[in-house]
Amino acid sequence: MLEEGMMDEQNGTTPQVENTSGERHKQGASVNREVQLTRRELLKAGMLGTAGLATAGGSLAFRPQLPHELPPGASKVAPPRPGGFAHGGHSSHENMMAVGDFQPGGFDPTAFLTHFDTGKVSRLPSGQTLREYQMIAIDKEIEVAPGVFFPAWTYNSQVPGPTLRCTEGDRVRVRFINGGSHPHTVHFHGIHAANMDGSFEIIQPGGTFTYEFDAEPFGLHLYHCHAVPLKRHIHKGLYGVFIVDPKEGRPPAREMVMMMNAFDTNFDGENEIYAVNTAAFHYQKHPIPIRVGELVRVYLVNITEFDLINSLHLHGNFFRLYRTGTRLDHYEFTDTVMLCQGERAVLELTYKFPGKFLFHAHQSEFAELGWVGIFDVQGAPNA
Ligand SMILES: [Cu+2]
Repeated sequence: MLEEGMMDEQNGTTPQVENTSGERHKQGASVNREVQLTRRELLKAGMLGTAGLATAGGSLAFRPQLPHELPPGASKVAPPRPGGFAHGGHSSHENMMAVGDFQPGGFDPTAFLTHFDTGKVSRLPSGQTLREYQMIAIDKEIEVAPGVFFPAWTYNSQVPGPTLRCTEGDRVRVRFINGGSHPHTVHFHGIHAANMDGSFEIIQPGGTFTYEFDAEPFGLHLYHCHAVPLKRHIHKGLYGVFIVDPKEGRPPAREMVMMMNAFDTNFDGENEIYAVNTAAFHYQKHPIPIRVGELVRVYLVNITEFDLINSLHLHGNFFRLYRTGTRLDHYEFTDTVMLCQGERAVLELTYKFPGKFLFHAHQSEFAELGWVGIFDVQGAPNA
């Protein structure tokens, strides 16, 4: 008889199971000393301790998994280590919680937030601006919550891939190298020729392809792999933000990119970890400093696989919502936006009061599984 929280150490077999993605995973002895996660268990447990809407900075107990509740092939929380989960042993009354910090695969979500890759810039004989980028698909394991690892497929070793930025009318040239283990492409949203769409020209491992098109329309777009099965190639991490600025620009602002994403860490077809920019709870642990009265522009994109929608809700404020960012004069004034997968919106906001303000998915479940952050608004209140 196994007690709650114990792994099945009597089971010495290591059966292989095939998940819905067609991947085979070992189960059994190799993970006996690891605790496996399912989404519902994370929720029941209050998950990662440092998180939780009502417990910012606090710690919640984690109820370890009942062995019979584990799906085949589930993976994986690393054994205890500094910065990871702390095991509580055999009793559900002992704690398991997230402590410390992490950077997913060396990726720094704070740096990513405000990093825009404008490419190598030159001018064509016609006078048109040419921007050249290089994208390399690489398999890489990343850490998406303390001690929770995910075998990602990446563009340029990071999830999301780099935020590519240009101006409407620029010639965009993207050299793609498939350094990964599976066939991939880069499919850009936008207006371009059929053979530049990254849908049919599947690039085999070791292969290369150059995408070239004129950037239009201006707005907030994205790119992602379009090899099949599509949901697998996207949820593994092959996506990024593609910003096409209007020729006249947008008003000066503190700009940042938020890609709402999630990770199915046990390949059961539902996500266990949610975030903006990959690292669960990152902007709660590392609040984003802004100033009272300052114009803030958020480029918000939803790439979340498996869930029909995702959302952002802002505390203590409202924002101007420019859907897809393709109009400068039409906006909605709201404090919550819901986006389907692939949808995106430009948000403009200015804080009247200083202090710490949450932003998070308004699906409470997503927030409790990692999609929550804080704006740290500094300065005196605006009169
Ligand atoms: Cu792919």
